[in-house]
Amino acid sequence: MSATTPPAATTATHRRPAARHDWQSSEVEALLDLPFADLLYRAQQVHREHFEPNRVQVSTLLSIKTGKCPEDCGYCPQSVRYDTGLEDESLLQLQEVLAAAQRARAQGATRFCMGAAWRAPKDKDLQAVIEMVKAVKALGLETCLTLGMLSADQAEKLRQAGLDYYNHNLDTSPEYYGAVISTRTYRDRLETLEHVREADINVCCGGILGMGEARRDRAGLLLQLANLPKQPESVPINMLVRVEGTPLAQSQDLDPFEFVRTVAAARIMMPASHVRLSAGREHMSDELQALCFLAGANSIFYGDKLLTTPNPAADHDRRLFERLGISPEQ
Ligand code: SAM
Ligand code: DTB
Ligand code: SF4
Repeated sequence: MSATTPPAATTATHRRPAARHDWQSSEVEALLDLPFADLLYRAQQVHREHFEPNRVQVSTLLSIKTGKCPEDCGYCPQSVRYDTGLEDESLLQLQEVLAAAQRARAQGATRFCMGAAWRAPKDKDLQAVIEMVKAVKALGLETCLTLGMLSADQAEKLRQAGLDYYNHNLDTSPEYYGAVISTRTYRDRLETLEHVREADINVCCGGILGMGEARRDRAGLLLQLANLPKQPESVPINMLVRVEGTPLAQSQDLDPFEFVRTVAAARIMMPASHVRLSAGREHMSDELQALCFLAGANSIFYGDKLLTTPNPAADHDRRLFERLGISPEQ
């Protein structure tokens, strides 16, 4: 950074508007309806008031337990109900997880996110995962887990282990939710989020676009996220990765500008949250990703695999950052 441009976060402290928790559907829909340039302009303004505009946080994912999940999430290759040709894998050994975390750190990731295909962790499995969290933290990485539903007691155990973030998505609007998942309710998801919040663990919560939902559903998802008692620190916006064999494999393409609009509205409504351009980058052009950064996305998954599906190669992302003058958050 040049000496003449102090970080936006320092210069703007005194005029940062507080995050609102009283968004109305009509207001969110009006945001999404704005002319594209007006929406992006507003998102850029908010982004620059709260963040260093050319910094992006990078996290690496690892699936620590793959497949055979009893849930029926219509987008997910890991559900036992769909034949997706996925190779199942039971819980990884600590040493395998540590080796992957070391590789992620060497590539430049600052957060390591471990995901398991469970409806909810069993207490015995949780103990093994706690050992993973402690060991990954000892490498100097931030830790994130996504293990399904958590009880208050399990969330407290994870806090004591030093977990930094817990990811649990609302996925879509309450109205569209039933078309995607039947084995767990929206209320169940909100309860897990409450347990994570009460345990004082940072919340990572977002959703998936391109599942056949309407614009009002994208508005409905953002409304739920922004109106939580405390907004999530991290908001992953995933583009559906269509996996053959899942019920949503034949979903229609979402207009890419709709994706950018949703990122921009998320930035405006959750000004202090990291908005993560998450799954789906493998099928996005560099130009579309650049528009997402312009709209206020400031975090990505980095490394050539998400949980079970491909992500752009790390050297491609490094080159993209260079071309756009973006540096990874340290
Ligand atoms: N089993 C746990 C749960 O669902 O709570 C954690 C792992 S789950 C794979 C984490 C998140 O990944 C899901 O909530 C969903 O938002 C996202 N996801 C899964 N499959 C996806 C796909 N095909 N495309 C985009 N996002 C997906
Ligand atoms: C999130 O919102 N997206 C990530 C992370 N949280 C766990 C997962 C994306 C999974 C994409 C499909 C797969 O690779 O299995
Ligand atoms: Fe299971 Fe999570 Fe996949 Fe749903 S998203 S089927 S809970 S692994």
